[in-house]
Amino acid sequence: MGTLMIKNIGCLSTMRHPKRHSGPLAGAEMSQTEELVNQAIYIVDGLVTEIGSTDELVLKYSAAHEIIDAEGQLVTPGLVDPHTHLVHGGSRENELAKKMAGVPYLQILQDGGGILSTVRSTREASEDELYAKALKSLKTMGQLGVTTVEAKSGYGLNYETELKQLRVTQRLKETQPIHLVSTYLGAHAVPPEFKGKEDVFVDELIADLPKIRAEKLAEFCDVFCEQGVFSVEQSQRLLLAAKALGFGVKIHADEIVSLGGAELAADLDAVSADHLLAASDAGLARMAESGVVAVVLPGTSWNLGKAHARARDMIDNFDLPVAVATDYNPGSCPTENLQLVMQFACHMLKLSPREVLVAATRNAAHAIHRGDVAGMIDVGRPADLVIWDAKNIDYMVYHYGVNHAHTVMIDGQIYFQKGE
Ligand code: IZC
Ligand code: ZN
Repeated sequence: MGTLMIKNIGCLSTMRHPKRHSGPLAGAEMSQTEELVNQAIYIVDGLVTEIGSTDELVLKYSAAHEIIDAEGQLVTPGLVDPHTHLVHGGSRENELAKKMAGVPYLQILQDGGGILSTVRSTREASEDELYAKALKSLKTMGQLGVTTVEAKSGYGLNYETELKQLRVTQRLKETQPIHLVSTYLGAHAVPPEFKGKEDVFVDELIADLPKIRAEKLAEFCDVFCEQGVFSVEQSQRLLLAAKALGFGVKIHADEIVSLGGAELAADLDAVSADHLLAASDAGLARMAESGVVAVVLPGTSWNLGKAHARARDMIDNFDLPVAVATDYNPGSCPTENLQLVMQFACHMLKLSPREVLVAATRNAAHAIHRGDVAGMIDVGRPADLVIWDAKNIDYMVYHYGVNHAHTVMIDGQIYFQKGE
């Protein structure tokens, strides 16, 4: 039996809530999470078995196999990144000058670049090449304190390449300690061979769904519901078919144009609606009624030079549970750094540091159906946590652009420790 104690935790942010014991935290609840001082955590075989004061636990568990001294620093749950395009070939720095010159994201896509450029690179790459590239990014995420990551396909746009991407995620899941959640995003763009025959392409995606399901390679189905990409009707048709097969559903909703993606997410009881820069009031209100988690992606809005999602409004006026994610992808957000994106969420979307931490842990876990195992430190849960090089969450968000993770633990095992 492996026993481990972390002692001298100056501030322990568990993400537990005095009233709501499970589920995402919505609206004002996001500011009411538990913060404890001078704590210790006792871990047996990778699971948290007791949380208490350092004085008490040091006496009780002096025989623990391993004792880690947190030296008065902040400890939080491991971060959860609930929206990434982790597995892809190539990169798109060649589009930077165009972006700087003001060419819009959707125009670059219309011209055969953007997502379609990454589709070409991903189709050309071998499975091993995709694995090596994704592994490098995944390790970067882990060193930054992320212990659970959602990963989408979507750069194949044909069955064979989508499956290649999904197999890479599966291999990462089997070989890496970081927990992965896999999403099928076959409806990420219309491939050139289907231009003008979008409905036929959607029919083909629907025909592929049972095969993807049978391979057990994806838990969620997602769609880029956007002007010039997939309409609300096409998105609905695909996601209804996915739901009927048992997939959870997610939507890239109202990122650039207000099409009604948020409303569709509510109609379908989607687990999350992501982006939401242009979501309508009615859409946000319906999402709150249906319990859809709003995933905001400030790294992307910053990169695209767009006004950010109105996360403050979502919390204050729509009582929504808000989560934050990197959207790590080679086009609109080429960074693995969720800490930086949390800092953006605070400085640009005006979330408080405490709300940001909920958004990147407990609520993020609920945005990928992992609320029962990730995003909270509690008795009986896996010991996925971070000892930060910071005394409190305010400092972590205030001092931006550097890695504050000191020790990253996954299932009670040290994944990363900062060198001296
Ligand atoms: O590769 O541009 N928005 N999909 C929808 C993306 C951004 C990823 C990309
Ligand atoms: Zn995305």
